Amino acid sequence: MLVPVRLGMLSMILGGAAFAQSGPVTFESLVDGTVLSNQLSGTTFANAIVIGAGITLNEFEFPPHGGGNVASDNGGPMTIVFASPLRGFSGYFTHSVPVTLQALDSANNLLATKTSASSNNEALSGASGSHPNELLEVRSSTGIVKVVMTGSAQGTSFTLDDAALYTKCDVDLNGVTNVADTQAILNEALGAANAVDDLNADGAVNVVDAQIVINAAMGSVCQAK
Ligand SMILES: [Ca+2]
Ligand SMILES: [Ca+2]
Ligand SMILES: [Ca+2]
Repeated sequence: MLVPVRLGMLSMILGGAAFAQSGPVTFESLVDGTVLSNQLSGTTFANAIVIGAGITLNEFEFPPHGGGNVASDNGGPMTIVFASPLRGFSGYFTHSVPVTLQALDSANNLLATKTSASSNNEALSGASGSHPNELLEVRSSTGIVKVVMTGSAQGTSFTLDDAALYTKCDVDLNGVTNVADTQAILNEALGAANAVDDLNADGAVNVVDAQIVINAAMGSVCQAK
């Protein structure tokens, strides 16, 4: 069994730039060794560290899904708490042990669970027929406030890349919040589509809900309730 980290090459460089997040979480804006907390808009990570190809990441076994950086479980199960409830969450996992993705609501009730298909999908030494970067996804209509990703109890057992946050502002549920979602909510407000996305929970879909989506499309955290 191999681990994602090249032992002895850990560099603990804290910090990193915050940026607006309206698409997948790629980890490309942060440097190798960044311990993740709230650097990425709308998310609070725990037990997660950014590692990069050619530095700390063993990219031969754990190739990034995109770019050169991934996040790895650091000291225990990785968790993410979201500033705005999600309709769904997905990510690409390469793992040396089975990984379970759990979605929880604000009261820590379990909403959905997904477990990896293979026990080990490392690129070189994974199980027969497995492939790195297995897509795991959870969805719930209740509103996902937290996800827990469990591999080894000690951590250093999987990598996560290109995590998609399906917020309530992502009206067309494609993992990106942009002008297409603005158009979709305007259609609901104008009666051209079923008014199902009452984002501020006031009983109507109107310009207030549209403004919430527009703000998110421009890079702010989705302020839906
Ligand atoms: Ca990446
Ligand atoms: Ca969208
Ligand atoms: Ca409303």
